[in-house]
Amino acid sequence: MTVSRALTIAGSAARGGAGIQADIKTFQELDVFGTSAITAIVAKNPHTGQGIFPQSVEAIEAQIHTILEDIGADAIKTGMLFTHEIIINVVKWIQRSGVKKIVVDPVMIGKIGSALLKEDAMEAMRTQLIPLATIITPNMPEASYLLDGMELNSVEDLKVAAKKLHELGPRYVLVKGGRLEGPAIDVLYDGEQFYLLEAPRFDTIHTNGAGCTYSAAITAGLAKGQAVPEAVIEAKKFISAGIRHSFGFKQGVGPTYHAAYGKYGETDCTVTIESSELSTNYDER
Ligand code: PXL
Repeated sequence: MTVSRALTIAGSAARGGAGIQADIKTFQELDVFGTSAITAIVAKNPHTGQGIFPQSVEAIEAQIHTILEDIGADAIKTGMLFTHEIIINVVKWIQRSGVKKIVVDPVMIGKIGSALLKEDAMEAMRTQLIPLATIITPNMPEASYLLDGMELNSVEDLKVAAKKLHELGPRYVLVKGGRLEGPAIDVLYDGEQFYLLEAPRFDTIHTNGAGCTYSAAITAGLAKGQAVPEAVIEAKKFISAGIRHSFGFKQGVGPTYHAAYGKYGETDCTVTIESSELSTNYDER
């Protein structure tokens, strides 16, 4: 029997809805064998207030080495990397691994505003990690940050941002429009075409880890051999079902429901393909 394998290099979110925990649950739901290298532990100590516990480069290297030696990986996802030092080492390890399907979720800020990427790590993310990516999956604040504060207020703006981010070197860019008004529209760009992925907006605050889950679902699809657009479309359905059926526990922003897509399916996502030639030329704006 063969099972596809996905490795996530990301932070551990003790609450279970985001980070490594979201990734592994998503891989499992999509029948991919998940492995993980933990870059930092995110959980708040009630006595000291400390909320992020970075792991040493040595410990991260040990995890990646063990995984690649003993299990291997068909696709790799990166999430919270936190420091410049971790990013430059992750770049080196990815290059050495020979794995070609790389999903970079440029995690910067958590839902409750915690800084998950240090400011001085931004440049290495932009110039060293992103060019290696098969696909990057920024949300609107992350896309804006990567584009020096460009304002994003509409689907047209997302398209412009996707084009500009494509120039950094990834094969595909997915800019997620979760913060737009109206339906949840994301823009996928491959350098020639836009794919507009649309799902209903669900009225819930419980979306902790939605970005992690979405990019993990894309990684699972790539690990199984799906083409990028196919993987993204299925992942959009996976996360839409997860948000449609999301819930809270005792307090705070609750998780998306990782089992929802498998349990209930999702039929309410549509895809529209547009040539980028027909859309606004951003150089003229
Ligand atoms: O959802 C962003 C995110 C990514 N990674 C880790 C997190 C969070 C948000 O809570 O904790 C580890």
